[in-house]
Amino acid sequence: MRMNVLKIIICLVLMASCSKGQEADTNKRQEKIQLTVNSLNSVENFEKENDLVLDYELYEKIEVDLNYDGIIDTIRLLKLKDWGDPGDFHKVEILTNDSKYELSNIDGWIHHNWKIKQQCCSLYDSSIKLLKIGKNASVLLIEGYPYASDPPILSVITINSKKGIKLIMNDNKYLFEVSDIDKDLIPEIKFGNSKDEILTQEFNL
Ligand SMILES: [Ca+2]
Ligand SMILES: [Ca+2]
Repeated sequence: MRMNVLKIIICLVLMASCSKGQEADTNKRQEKIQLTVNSLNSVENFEKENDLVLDYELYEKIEVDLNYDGIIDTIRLLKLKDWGDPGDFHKVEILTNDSKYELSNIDGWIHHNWKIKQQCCSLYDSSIKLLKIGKNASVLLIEGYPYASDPPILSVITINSKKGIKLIMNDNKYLFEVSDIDKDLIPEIKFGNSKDEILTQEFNL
C-alpha cells in the first residue's frame, strides 16, 4: 500500500515537471521580438516635395542566386548622381526571376565595413551583407548613414522563394553579431541601441 502511494507521488511529480517544461517552451515562443519597420524618407517623396527629378548612377552590382533556384539574381545599388549630401547609395533594386523590388532612401545607406562577430550563413559581403536562411531564402542587411548620436538605420530585407521580397526591419539599431545558436541553419542576429541592450532575433520566415 505504502509502495502504491509512493508510485502515485512520483507520477504526480513527473507530470508537474513535464507541464512546467511545456509552459517554458510556450514562453520561449512568445518571446519573439517584434521588429520595427519605420518608413524611410524615400527619394520619390523628396522629388515630389521639391518638384524635381533626380538621376542615379550605378554604385555596385551583385549577382548571386538569392532564392536557390539555380538562376542567378541581381542586386543593384544606385547612387544619386551629383549629390552632395551623405550616403554611398540611395536605392536598392532586387531582381529575381519572379520578383522585382526596390527601396529608396534620400538619407543614404553606406558602404559598411562590417566588423561584427559572424559564425554562419554568409552568402556575400561587400558594402552590403547577405545571409543564407534555411534552404530557400536570403536576407539582405544594409546600414544607413549615421546622423547625430543615434545608431544608424539598419534595414533588413528578406528574399524568399515562396513569399517574395519584403522589408522586415528598418530601425535605428547597431548590428553586433550573426550566428546560428540553435544550429537549425537559420541565423540569429544580435542587435540593439548599445552593447548593454542587445536583442536576439531569429529570421522566422
Ligand atoms: Ca535565383
Ligand atoms: Ca538558428
